[in-house]
Amino acid sequence: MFTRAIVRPPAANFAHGLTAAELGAPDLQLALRQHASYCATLDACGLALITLPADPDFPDATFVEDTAIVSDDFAVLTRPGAPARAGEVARIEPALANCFERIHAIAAPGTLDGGDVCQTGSHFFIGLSERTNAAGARQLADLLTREGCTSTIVDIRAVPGILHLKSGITSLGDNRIVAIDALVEHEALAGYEVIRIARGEDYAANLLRLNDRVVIAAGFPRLHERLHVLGYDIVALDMSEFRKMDGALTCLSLRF
Ligand code: CIR
Repeated sequence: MFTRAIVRPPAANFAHGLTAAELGAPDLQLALRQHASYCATLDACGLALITLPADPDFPDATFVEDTAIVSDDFAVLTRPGAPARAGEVARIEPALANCFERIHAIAAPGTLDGGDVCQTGSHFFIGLSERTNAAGARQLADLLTREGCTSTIVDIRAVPGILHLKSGITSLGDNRIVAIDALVEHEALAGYEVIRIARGEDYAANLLRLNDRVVIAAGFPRLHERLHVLGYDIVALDMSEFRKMDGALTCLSLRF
């Protein structure tokens, strides 16, 4: 069960963040409304929110997920692979210090973005990406072993169109993983029931299982129908303005 989440609304200069999406500039007012709906959904799923102030020093800071890995009883401060985002970690640390007794940290030369880490039970998939390097992935794997967890490193550097591992796979719980075509057959997913994302719906692979509900991005009818048939209680959220900045559902919170 998730009981808490850390969120941070976008700042006025949100449009100055990093993006390769080529979908145009985000509308700040709409992004704020979408963020408010996101927060209301987390609340409705039973998560108490810890809301940090918007941080104009870091236009990507609303994507709090990249700054830490959080689990039941420990947290790991990351070392984001994009230099422009490195300073976000110090801004999340006080909130984590209030919530976790054990806080680890990724150290140089390692880099790691939280978006590259997909947890399912006590197992973690760690993406090797443009943002997460081999040293960062290895450090996290070693930390997780010490915490009694297992992990698999998944190299996504040759997978086109995804920034992070969780742009391509996320966990539905129940031993189920959703995955884009390029990752559906990956050996790391052997032993899981893999739900294949339909052609043209890749963005929807980033979903959130929050207690007894599944939150998906609005506008992806084939995934919506598939999850409906599987019996999930689905909430669909408009993510258009975050998508313009390469962000998706998981990026906007740290859940524990
Ligand atoms: C970035 O490029 O870092 C941000 N504009 C988007 C980060 C998205 N985060 C995520 O998928 N976990």
